[in-house]
Amino acid sequence: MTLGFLEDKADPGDIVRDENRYVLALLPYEQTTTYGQGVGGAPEAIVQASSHVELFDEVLEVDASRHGILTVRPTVTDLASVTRAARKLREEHPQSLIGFVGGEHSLTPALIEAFAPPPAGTKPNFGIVWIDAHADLRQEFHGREDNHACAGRNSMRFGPIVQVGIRTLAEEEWSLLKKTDRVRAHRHWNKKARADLLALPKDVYLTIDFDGFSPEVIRAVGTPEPGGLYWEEVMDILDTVFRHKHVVAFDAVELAPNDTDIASSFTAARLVYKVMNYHAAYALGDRRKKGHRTSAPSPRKRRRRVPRKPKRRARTARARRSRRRTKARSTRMRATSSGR
Ligand SMILES: [Mn+2]
Repeated sequence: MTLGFLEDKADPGDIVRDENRYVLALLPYEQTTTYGQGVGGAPEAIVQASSHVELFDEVLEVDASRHGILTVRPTVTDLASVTRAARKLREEHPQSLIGFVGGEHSLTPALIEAFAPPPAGTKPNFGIVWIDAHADLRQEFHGREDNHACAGRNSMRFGPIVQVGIRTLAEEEWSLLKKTDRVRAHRHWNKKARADLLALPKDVYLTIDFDGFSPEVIRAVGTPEPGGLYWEEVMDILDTVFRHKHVVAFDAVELAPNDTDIASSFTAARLVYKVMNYHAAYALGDRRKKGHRTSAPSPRKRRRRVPRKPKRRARTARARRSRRRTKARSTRMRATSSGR
């Protein structure tokens, strides 16, 4: 028996509704993986793990599954058929948020093609949010231009990309990033990354490569990299994306599941459902704790306004020292220039 995402073995089909607000397409596509293999097994591993995921979201206080989640398994052979399958789903479920579970990252440009509007005027009308350890900006890799290492390069034509979690670059990618404004790659989720993300057009496509996470969070990936994003950071990225943008579709790719690491599959399933819950919270307005983040100054904040004396004294002393140093330096410089 094939179960759907979040479905309970004891009660199959219980989250499928007439109006499925969520459609999850499983795409076990694996053609060009280069290191750890097995991303083709990810969709079913994630579905299996998802039966243990709690339906209620304790942080957002929502339950996206109440809107119905339909799991589909389109037959695909190549990337052109992926685009066709995605277009068909889009037409069949115009009211739904459609998510895709890969499979390898080369799926992403083929999926974006089905959702990106034709470019209008000079201003981009569509953006891409990219969570990954790799920028995937190579022209070609292992002789193929449709390699997963080229997914970012192949997505650039659809709109500006903001990447977070990027912590390894080929020299070719590094120099492309230096000269283009089309892709902005960030190692960390910080103020700059957030500003770039907010500057994207309103409509965005969201792609999550599981290796964007720290291996402490998700270890079973095709191309692991040290460093990376923690769970709460990715939650904050999702919060920012769904609070400020309109997500047209999303994908989650590159999990390489194995039987000894059930935590990775479970975390991946949890993440896919989190995306739906963030959508339910903001796009569908299910959120109960409205504005709990933007509430009036908390007692904690007020306490912070009281200057901590020892620290302050240290700071002034440091400032005084540095002022003295600058003065000494400028005097020195004046001496040298007048000596000329
Ligand atoms: Mn990657």
